[in-house]
Amino acid sequence: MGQFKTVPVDRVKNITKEEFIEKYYKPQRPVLIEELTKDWGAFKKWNLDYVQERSGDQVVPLYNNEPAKGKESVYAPVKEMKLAEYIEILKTKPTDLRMFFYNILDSMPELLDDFEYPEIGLKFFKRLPALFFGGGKSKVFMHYDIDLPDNLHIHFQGHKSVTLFSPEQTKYLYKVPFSIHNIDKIDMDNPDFEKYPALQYAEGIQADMKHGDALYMPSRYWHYIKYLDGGFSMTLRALPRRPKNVATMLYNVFIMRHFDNLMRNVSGDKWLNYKEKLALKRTNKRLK
Ligand SMILES: O=C(O)CCC(=O)C(=O)O
Repeated sequence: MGQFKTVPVDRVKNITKEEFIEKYYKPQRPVLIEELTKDWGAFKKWNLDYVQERSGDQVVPLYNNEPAKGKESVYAPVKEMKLAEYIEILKTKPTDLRMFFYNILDSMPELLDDFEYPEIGLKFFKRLPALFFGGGKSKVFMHYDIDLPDNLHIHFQGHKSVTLFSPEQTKYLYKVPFSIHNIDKIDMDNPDFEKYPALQYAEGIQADMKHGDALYMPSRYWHYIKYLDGGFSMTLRALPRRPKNVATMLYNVFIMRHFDNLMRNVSGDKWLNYKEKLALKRTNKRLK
């Protein structure tokens, strides 16, 4: 058992477009911008009460920390509940129940008035501003985003811990083939270096986020997230424009994902075990 090596993420209070492009976007380095949201209505207004008051009768799908097993779909929620009830849980007790990809445009468009797309040189995909919610026990499995966006991830209410790994670290992370995650048995808080020796060479970047912090996560960056208390975040994504990333995105979304789902439907645990064994074998072989 051990601990990942990490360095703290670069932090700036504010940043110009030119500086962001030169120092962070071009070299694809993460940065946490502390005061990017200072003048947004959202900075003053957004908290769990504010969303709860606007949630009406909406019912939402919820997930927990357990990975889907066998033939279970990764998209199948563990529970469905009124958003207002879910937020009440977040406000009153630690829970691992989380919600992802709550599309603001479709589900609560009035929130659009509370923020603006920052002019920092990212070309944001304005169809998909999404909220993510979690409670004090929620952990988001280690993954990178299937559509390979450059993300601006902004947190509201409470605190969260984000551990990032650059794409160059993939060789140490036991990436599962035909997927965008690593072996889900790995305890990211207490990794077993005997069973997964390559992990001890991985170097992460640690970002501790509080209300209003905006974290730039470059394309293909791995992220492992823990909510330290009930809260929510908004991700603004800029889809890939480099031809190689566009090609990989199209492959991931239109081929790999469907192939993986098909194999899962047909073979269940057999397919999952096969992929896990392959991840273990490939990563350990590369280490030698
Ligand atoms: O914070 C979360 O709940 C998940 C966020 C995430 O994985 C993302 O924005 O890509």
